[in-house]
Amino acid sequence: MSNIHIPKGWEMPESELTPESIYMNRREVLKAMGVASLFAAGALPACSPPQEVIDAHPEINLTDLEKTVYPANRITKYKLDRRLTSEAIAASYNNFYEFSEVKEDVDHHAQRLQTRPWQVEVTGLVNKPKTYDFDDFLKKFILEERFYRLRCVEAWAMAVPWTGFPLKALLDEVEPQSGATHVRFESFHKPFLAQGQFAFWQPWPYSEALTMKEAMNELTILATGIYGHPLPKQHGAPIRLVAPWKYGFKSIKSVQRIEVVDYEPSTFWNTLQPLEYGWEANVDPNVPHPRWPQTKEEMIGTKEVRLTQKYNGYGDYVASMYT
Ligand SMILES: Nc1nc2c(c(=O)[nH]1)N[C@H]1C(S)=C(S)[C@@H](COP(=O)(O)O)O[C@H]1N2
Ligand SMILES: [Mo]
Repeated sequence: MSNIHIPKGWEMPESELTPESIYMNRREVLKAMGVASLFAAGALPACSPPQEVIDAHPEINLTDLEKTVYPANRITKYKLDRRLTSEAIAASYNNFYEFSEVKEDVDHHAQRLQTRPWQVEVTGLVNKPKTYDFDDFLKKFILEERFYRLRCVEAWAMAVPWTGFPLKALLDEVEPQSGATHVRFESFHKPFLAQGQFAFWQPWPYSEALTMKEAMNELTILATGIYGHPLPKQHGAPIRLVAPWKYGFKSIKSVQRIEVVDYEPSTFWNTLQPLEYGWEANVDPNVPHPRWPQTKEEMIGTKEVRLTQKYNGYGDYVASMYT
């Protein structure tokens, strides 16, 4: 059993890459192996597929509820133009300034974050404000898997399979009022747990915002998982925003509060350094940055260099919002 090796996307030649072959989640691995071969191999009692294929890294313990929703259905509509980043690389090179300014240290320090119980307050200019227990999201919204690129303003990039649901589904439920123009997101504030938050000159807690149009865009999701399982803490467990046409800093992690407002909210990085972190933050190779080249990006893990595309390549879905 343990010898069976199903190659992952980053081990495959470019010519063989198709959305369905880039990575297999737990259910697909089982299917590919075939129940019959499990019998033949005499491995039925354990009935567990090879570990290195399923939970490469990091270790994630699923709750009973999570076991019923992962892996989620894969939506193949959003295509990648490159192979997926290795799960282990994505999980060990992170920006999460609450825990460390050193990307390679975030995965270690972020394990202190207590992600249960976890509540998300959805409030502001809505008809039906509500505080959701995290499990409510898993019960209420249909999770789906989408392959997206993520482009950090620091000129590194990755391509990963997120699991989540459209932010629009949540907003529709709380019913934004007619005067609402923006949605503001706020992360947790626990300086004794996340020592980066002792930096009193920084506007903690981390916050970000989108226009109402951007928030309702079909690409905008709240992610609860990655690589077919719940988010490891360093990726922003238990729930984070993902807006793939914007620089990575918009995709706020570990969200605890979502507020619908009628003004343009200030945001963490834009407050600290407006010349480096524009409020809108759409990926744009034509807008130079004082520190990092914006015309190119380097894929983490493979160091492959790609030309950065306007809207991170998602113009078909988002360009119309900016005309
Ligand atoms: N709460 C919070 N969210 C955050 C950040 C952060 O420091 N704190 N960093 C942002 C930046 S700059 C990037 S590039 C992405 C990185 O996401 P990843 O570590 O899952 O790849 O998270 C974003 N979300
Ligand atoms: Mo970033």
